[in-house]
Amino acid sequence: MLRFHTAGESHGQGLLGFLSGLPAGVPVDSAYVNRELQRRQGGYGRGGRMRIEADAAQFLSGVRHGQTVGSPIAILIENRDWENWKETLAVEENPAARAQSKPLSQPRPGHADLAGCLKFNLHDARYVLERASARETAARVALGALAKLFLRQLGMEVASHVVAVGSVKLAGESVPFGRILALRDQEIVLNCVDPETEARMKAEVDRALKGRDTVGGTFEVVAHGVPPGLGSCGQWDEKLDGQLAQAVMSIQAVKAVEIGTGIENAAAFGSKVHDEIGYSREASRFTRPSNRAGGLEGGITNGEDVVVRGYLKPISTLRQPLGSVDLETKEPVKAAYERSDVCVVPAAGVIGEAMVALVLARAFLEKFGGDSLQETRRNYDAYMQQVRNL
Ligand code: EPS
Repeated sequence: MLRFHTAGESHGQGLLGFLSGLPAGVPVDSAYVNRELQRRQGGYGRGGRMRIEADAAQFLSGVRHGQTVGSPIAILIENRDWENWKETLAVEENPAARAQSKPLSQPRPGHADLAGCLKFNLHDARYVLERASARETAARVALGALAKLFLRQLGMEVASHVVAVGSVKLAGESVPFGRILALRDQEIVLNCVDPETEARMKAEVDRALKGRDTVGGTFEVVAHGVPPGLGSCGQWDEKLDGQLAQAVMSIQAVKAVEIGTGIENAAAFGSKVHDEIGYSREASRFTRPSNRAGGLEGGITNGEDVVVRGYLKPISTLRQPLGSVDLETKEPVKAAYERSDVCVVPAAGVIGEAMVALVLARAFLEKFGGDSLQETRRNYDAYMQQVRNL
């Protein structure tokens, strides 16, 4: 069973990621993992923090001589900003340092500040925001990169692109996978496949910046080469669309998730929604002229591309703060502001890729097992022969 979790605070010593259950023999290339971390840091509209950090993964266990060895993998990504927070976030109690740092007691509407203080019985939202911050997703991206390297060995690729920034939307039907994948070779601006739309998206970010505001949007993650049969219709929690929805919804600022064209399907008649079934004798496989189901039917992959969209609210740290209430005095105040991103949609897409890759890798290993890549591949090849023979 593939399992992962992360630890670490935004301005603490660093971020940690743990991954168990990846078979032995998966080639691991640190440069690839670090490139994924850089992709997460990029994009037009990122804030000052990204100029401080240069995220890089240190492998503490589980990878030797460029390959996984089957033992749990631990990764550390150091926070450069820790240098500036050593006192404020000291591990040992230090009354002098504490007296100097003012508690953050003006919770930001939309952030975890208030809900977290109520939950953990804290008077300083600093302790909540440190973990709630999207900085934590650097660890998820590093682990997701390992899941991608595993999936790649079995013929699968996961990529993302941005389909909307604020009110600016990419027009037209689904984008061929090759065009989305090609974005990887370019520096991320807004990660849109159409340069003209990307220019308008950039102008939307500029409008938000000028208005001292923030802007959300939509990213789409596509997984290509996924075999039919991952996930199950057996139980509610085995349905892969449900697992993907939870994984993508867990990304900071995501407030809605869509599989395929799920949202517009709800407003159309059935005859205009479902993807007709064909068969290619040449390829010995079932085919679909369209993929509105986003590669999932009954919670099971059907062999088409898996397509998942995440809808982001605008970042909740506002330069022009909204009204709030001081946690101590209960008097009306303006919400706290230190610094913030204006737009994080392309970065969220990179995080979405990581989450989708981790969920697919888990489902894949659940079905095919294997303690070594060779064993997993053997099991997978035999299954694919069975699929072709159906
Ligand atoms: C982030 C690091 C954070 C924020 C952002 C994401 O750094 P800092 O708080 O030091 O500016 O830039 O976090 C948020 C958007 C948020 O609301 O907490 C990162 O590494 O992605």
